Formats: sequence, C-alpha cells, structure tokens
Amino acid sequence: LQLQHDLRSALDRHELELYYQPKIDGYSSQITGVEALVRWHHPTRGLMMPGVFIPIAERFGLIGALGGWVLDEACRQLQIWQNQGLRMRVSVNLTPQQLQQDDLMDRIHRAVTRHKIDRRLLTLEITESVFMQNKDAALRVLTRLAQDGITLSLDDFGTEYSSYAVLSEMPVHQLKIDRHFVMKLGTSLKAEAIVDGIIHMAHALNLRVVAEGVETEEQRDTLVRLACDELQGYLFAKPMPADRLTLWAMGDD
Ligand code: G
Ligand code: G
Ligand code: MN
Ligand code: NA
Repeated sequence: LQLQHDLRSALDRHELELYYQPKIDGYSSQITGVEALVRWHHPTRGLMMPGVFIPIAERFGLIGALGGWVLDEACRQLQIWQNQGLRMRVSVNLTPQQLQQDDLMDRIHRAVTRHKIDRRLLTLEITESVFMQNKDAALRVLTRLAQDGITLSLDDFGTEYSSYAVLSEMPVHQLKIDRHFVMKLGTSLKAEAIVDGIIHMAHALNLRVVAEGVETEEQRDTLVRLACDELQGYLFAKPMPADRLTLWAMGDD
C-alpha cells in the first residue's frame, strides 16, 4: 500500500496539520475550547481526512508516533493561545489502541512539560469502545490520567454499547452527545427525549455535556433549553487551521 509508505514520511516532511473546531458555552456563547482534528496534506492526493489515514496508522504501527505528534502540536498551539490571552482548553482524540500503548503517559507528560501547559486545560476524547477489549486495563489508564488532572471526555456518546456501566465505573468528566441525536432535534420528539435524558443523567453524575454536530439554530435553542453545557458544530464554525481559529476566537472572523 502506497499510502502506508507515504504516511511513514509524512511526519518528517511536516505534512500533518491540526485543524481546530471551537466549542461554545451554551449560556454565554463564549468559546470554551477547541477540538484538535488532524489533517494530512498529501503531496499528490491533497487534503486527507483522519477517517482515512488513522486506521492505516493503526494497522502499520504508526499511530504512536502520529499521536505523539498530535499531542505535542496541540500543546504547542495551546501555549501560543495562552500567551495571546485566549483562555481556552484543547481536546485531543485518542483511539482505543492509543490508550493501550505503554508510552501514552510519557508522551502526554513530555508534551505538557515541554510547552509548559497547565494539564487541566488538556482534554482527551475517548469512545466507549475502549472498554470493550480490556476493561480493567482501560480503567487503570484512565484513573492515572484523571489523577494527573487531565479531563476525560466520552466521545460519540449513545452510539456504542454499555453506556450506563461505563458512566458509573469510569473516571470521566464530560460526555459528548453524538451528532446523530443532535441532527434529529426539531424533527424527532424521541431524539429530544433521549437528549433530555442524557443531559439529566450526566448532570446528576456531575458530568459536563457537550453536544456535537450542531448545525441549526433550532438545534442550538433546543440544546440550550435542555441545559446542555457546551455546543460544537458547523453552526458556529467548521474545523480550521490555527491561524484562522485565532482570528475567529478574537472576533475578527
Ligand atoms: O473531521 P473529522 O473528519 O476530523 O474527524 C473524523 C474522525 O477522526 C473523528 O472520529 C475524530 O475523532 C478522528 N480524529 C481526528 N483527529 C484525530 C487525532 O488526532 N487522533 C485520533 N486518534 N483521531 C482523530
Ligand atoms: O468522532 P469525533 O466526534 O471526534 O469527530 C468529529 C467529527 O465531526 C469531525 O469529522 C468533524 O469534522 C465533524 N463535525 C464537526 N461538526 C460537525 C457538524 O456540525 N456536522 C457534521 N456533519 N459533522 C461535524
Ligand atoms: Mn471527538
Ligand atoms: Na464524536
């Protein structure tokens, strides 16, 4: 596979870039943070999305290096934003395989200390599938991360198995309502009932709730009415390069 070969050199050739998508406070409409989403500027194929190359990285043993770069780059950019007086947090996505890697803690520690980041500003987004293979191992890693002061977010919530077991046993701080529920708000009363239920349950467990995939004002209004804490989606902004995000956050875009 040619792509596998290309991906090996992509890091050295600086072909990867992080895009950032803002998260908005439901009440104040202020930016609270950004989610880092990796992109690959392939020399001949153009812009490639993580849905395509993350699975390749995992299959060919490149995910450790790629994930390490993402963590370092996200922390480097966060430090720049802190210095510019932009108060926000940054979220980084991790696959189940990344969570199982022995050097994950090292990579996080290195990125955080190198760029002098307050680790409470770093959120890791994981999906419920991390608990499918080795639940005890996942619990150990997440407990250490949480003890380190890192915020843990359950991504794509509601689409996978064992949601309730996970919520009662795992040290997560936040959950992200999957966009498939958000998409149906305004047209499906069932979807609204489910979202309402998720938010109530989350708040009873002291979790913050982020809704992803917010595309319409009706969806936003419904989510705010249901007391959703943070909103993310194309209605506010698409993922964008750091420079554009800076302008956007400063209100010039
Ligand atoms: O825009 P979007 O296509 O960026 O993201 C598609 C998928 O890729 C999402 O599920 C997202 O969580 C994942 N993803 C984006 N960036 C990263 C990353 O840096 N690391 C990992 N592991 N997954 C990522
Ligand atoms: O799986 P994860 O939630 O990490 O992936 C985030 C994905 O959702 C990215 O691919 C991102 O580009 C995409 N995304 C962000 N906002 C919206 C939106 O409002 N609508 C849709 N359809 N996708 C979105
Ligand atoms: Mn995510
Ligand atoms: Na998600």
